Amino acid sequence: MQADLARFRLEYACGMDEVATKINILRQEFDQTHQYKPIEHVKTRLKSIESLLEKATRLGCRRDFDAVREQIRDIAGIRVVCTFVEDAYRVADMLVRQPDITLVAKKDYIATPKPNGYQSLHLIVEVPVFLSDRAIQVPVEVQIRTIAMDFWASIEHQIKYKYEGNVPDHLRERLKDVADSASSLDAQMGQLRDEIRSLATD
Ligand code: 0O2
Repeated sequence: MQADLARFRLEYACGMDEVATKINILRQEFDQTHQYKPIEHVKTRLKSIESLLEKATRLGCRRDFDAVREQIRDIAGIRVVCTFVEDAYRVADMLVRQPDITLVAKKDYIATPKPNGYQSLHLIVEVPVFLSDRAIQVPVEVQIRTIAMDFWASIEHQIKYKYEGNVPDHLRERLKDVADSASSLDAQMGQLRDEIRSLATD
């Protein structure tokens, strides 16, 4: 069982590495040839066994590898933090256009934020992983967002953790206001960049 679990996690770790490599290649190429940095930083995480079991219980998922594989698609996760909103869409586009990447699902919480104010572009992509005896398709969740959205999400996550999910109403409202401010900051920064760009081409 322990060996099966290790093997199961290894598949996701490999899928995550494949997609992270693709994103890092895009990042390096932009840095070197376009002298422009759309990607600020990239983080990877493999869901812990504890969090995987908690999610399986929440979803009423059978405790076998095939059922978990089918129902839980964010076991391997990559977070890509971009400078501007436009960059988030651009990076998503460059990734899903790659021929060995299959886009399985997309949730655009930038266009339609969650009621609490959460913003991010979520993709579930499948990538092939070539093992010694076969190739498998591994799903990887890619969350793409701006620095402002990431700042908000990280503070909101800490607050939610502190209150074990029962965030008091007054804090919820404050968080929603701050999310609106983050959104406005992103919009203003985008406009500023557009103005600078148009000055450079004049
Ligand atoms: P962790 O520890 O980051 O992995 P579900 O995964 O079932 O809860 P769904 O619909 O499958 O929900 O996925 P969704 O809505 O695309 O969100 C999945 C992940 O997005 C979460 O993973 C968080 O990382 C992030 N996320 C979604 N909503 C929020 C939010 O309101 N605030 C913050 N800070 N992050 C959010 P996990 O598994 O919850 O956590």
